[in-house]
Amino acid sequence: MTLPNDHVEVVSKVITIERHIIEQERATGGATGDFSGLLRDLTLAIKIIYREVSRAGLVDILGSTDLRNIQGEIVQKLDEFANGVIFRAMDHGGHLAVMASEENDEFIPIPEEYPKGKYVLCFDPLDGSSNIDANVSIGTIFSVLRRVTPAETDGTLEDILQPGYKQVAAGYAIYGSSTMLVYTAGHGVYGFTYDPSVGEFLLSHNDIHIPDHKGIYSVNEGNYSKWSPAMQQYIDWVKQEQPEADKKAYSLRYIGSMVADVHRTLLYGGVFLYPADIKSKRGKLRLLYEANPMSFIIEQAGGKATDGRGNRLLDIVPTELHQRTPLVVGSPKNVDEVERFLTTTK
Ligand code: P6P
Repeated sequence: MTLPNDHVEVVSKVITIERHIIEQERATGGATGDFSGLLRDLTLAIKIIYREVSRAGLVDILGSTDLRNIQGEIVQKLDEFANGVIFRAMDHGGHLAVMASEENDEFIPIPEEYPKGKYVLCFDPLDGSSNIDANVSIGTIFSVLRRVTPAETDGTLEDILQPGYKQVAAGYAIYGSSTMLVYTAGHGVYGFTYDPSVGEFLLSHNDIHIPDHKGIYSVNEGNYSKWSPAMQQYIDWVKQEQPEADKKAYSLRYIGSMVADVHRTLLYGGVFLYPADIKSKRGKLRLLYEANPMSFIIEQAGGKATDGRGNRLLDIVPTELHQRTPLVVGSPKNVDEVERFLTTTK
């Protein structure tokens, strides 16, 4: 099977994500089965979300509710469904102390009747949901932290507001032409393709490494007039042919669904950007359940992630649950190009 680039190994063995997670946990020592149990429950939730997303065109689940989430965005019915599926799959397993979701204004406590675990789950149940009706790839993004408050007690906001380098795992499901689950537990990045005939995610992309550089940039150029002069100069530069510097114009690829744009960047290389602008001074993407998990994955694949101001994205200490952040993420040499403009150009 030929893959889009020669840096992702073709996988011949049949390895389910459940088996891979257990092997990863064994390899990291101190395996209690707790961590693999958490990811197993989450994988089940993603399979259920897949089933509804793949049927969305067939049942009257399209269109939006008249509800709005904390972001003020109209909540699509599938958003609500996905949010509920993850909550009900994760609340009783005893792996979590607390959860946080893009769709919930406040953090989500574990119900009184269930045991509290040592992990924290932050998630965006259905990212890119505004694209649902157009059948564009959308996704579920998740981030796993270890709790910092005493065991057996109710988890708190303190357990959630941790910098991204504290993550123990992160991943996303992309519901597209095929549905994939990509995750890292801090020992490389692995991609699993869903085979509906057996109901399993099978290892298809072993130990993914992002290319060092690629002539692709991914950004919403409609925001050009709102960007800083430095950002505008970077965008002007990527489009220039500079034969004397052996530089060709880069290609623009922008889907408007973060999971799809980051997934392409991971596999093909290049850079995905959502910078701050005069309207959104902290950018649009959320730190805890969009930027942090994607940055952890990209770094684990050999890439870089910054806030466009010279700061490593994973070093940002969160202060609010739904905090937004500017994001520059992708191939290391592409991110360095962006940073050169954003940190030196006035
Ligand atoms: P814009 C989707 O609503 C989302 O949160 C991300 O998935 C995506 O990258 C971004 O917003 C797109 O934003 O302003 O370009 O439409």
